[in-house]
Amino acid sequence: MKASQQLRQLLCGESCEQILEAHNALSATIVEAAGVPGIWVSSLTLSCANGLRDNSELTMTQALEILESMTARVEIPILFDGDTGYGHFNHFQQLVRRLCLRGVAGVCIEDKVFPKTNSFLRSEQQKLAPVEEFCGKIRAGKDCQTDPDFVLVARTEALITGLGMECAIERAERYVEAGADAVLIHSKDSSFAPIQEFMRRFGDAAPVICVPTTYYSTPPEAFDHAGIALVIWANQMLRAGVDAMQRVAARIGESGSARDVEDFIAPVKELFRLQDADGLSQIDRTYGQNSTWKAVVLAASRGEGLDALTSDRPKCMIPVRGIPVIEKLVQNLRAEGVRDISIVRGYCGEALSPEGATYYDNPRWQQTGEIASLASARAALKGDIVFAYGDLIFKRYILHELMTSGAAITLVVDASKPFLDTGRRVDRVTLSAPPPATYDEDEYSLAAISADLPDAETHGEWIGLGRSSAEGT
Ligand code: SPV
Ligand code: MG
Repeated sequence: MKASQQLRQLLCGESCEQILEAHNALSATIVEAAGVPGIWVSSLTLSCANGLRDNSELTMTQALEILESMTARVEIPILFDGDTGYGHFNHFQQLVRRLCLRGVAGVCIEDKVFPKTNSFLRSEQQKLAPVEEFCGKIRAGKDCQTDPDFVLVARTEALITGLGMECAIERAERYVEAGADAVLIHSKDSSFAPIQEFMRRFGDAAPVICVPTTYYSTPPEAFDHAGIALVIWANQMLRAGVDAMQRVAARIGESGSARDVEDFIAPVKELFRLQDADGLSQIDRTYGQNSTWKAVVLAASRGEGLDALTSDRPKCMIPVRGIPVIEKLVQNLRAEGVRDISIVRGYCGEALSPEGATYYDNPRWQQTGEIASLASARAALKGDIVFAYGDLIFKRYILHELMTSGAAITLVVDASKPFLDTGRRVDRVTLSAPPPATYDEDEYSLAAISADLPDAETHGEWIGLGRSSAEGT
């Protein structure tokens, strides 16, 4: 779901939801991983993290760049604290267009005058914009959003500047009439009571948001009970970081060593995890210059013993957990970095669904076997190749281990031997040594492979999956 639609859902749900502040891509990632359903990008913390005051000192361009790094990293919706909209209604329009382009879910603008001051600083001296002017800004924003679900929140600072409840309610009502999707009522009171009163008198013309920085001890159910749609925890992430950094800096500064802090700071490997360092090896395998891996999947036969289920499709097209077996196989191959996939078809070849593969045909599938099918894809038999039967179901780690093998030809052998009881005819395998019953990462050489090996010499079954290096091919 689009981020803006997610934000709308948070605002219009049955119960009160909460979102949490983030000021860069890292903190956004951490908020998302904690399961919080949305992010508030606060002007206070964004400016503070960038060495500026919360007095409209951070430029629109700076904010957009940081927002873009966040939307590139998280899926949850971001509500941006757009202050006064960076100037007049025309500036606000430029902001809204650019936020839509970057996938930001919504913006909140407040009815102060530019350049604004944070609500908790000299609040009584702050001026509010005339109602008409602010309504014009709301209309200007709504008129130019390119994402129809983009959320515009109008915030009134009437309680902050001491203009009182009447004024707050009147302004909130006017802003909703002008097109605001939600209202943010801000308060610097240490109790939730003024917001409760606002909620009693405002009605339900639009979802209401509050920011309990000063009344943080309010029990969560009270927000719900009052009918608040969304609570914003507006600065806790930066405050947590500042506190931790100050303590670590002081200890290192005093002692000249990191010995004392190592135990309570995040390990370096946590940073690697947060920046998805492992993801690079994955994409390197898929797109890197050395990624020449190919696969040939044999899907020409009907597959035995499933009768009516294969009347209009080969066995590999039967869905297991809702997805055809061969589709899952192709997904697994791609996830392991195999880009170039060839599929040999025969029986009901037109029923095969994987897209983006190269298809070869074995028209004599009824008279021939796997080797003839493999030969049908002769043109693909170059370099490093994974070969697989199309109807294989296996856990992906098996493919992963196969890809790390250094041998010229590697076969995957299942050593569990259920066929000894069922009598099913399989490709029996004798290994260079009997494998242990427990987990074991050793590779064995192939001593013999045949459907006719005696039970006593049989160590397992070739499952129909293997790999051949350029040399092996
Ligand atoms: C912010 O987080 O920047 C806000 C809320 O606008 S407040 O700091 O309380 O003004
Ligand atoms: Mg702000």
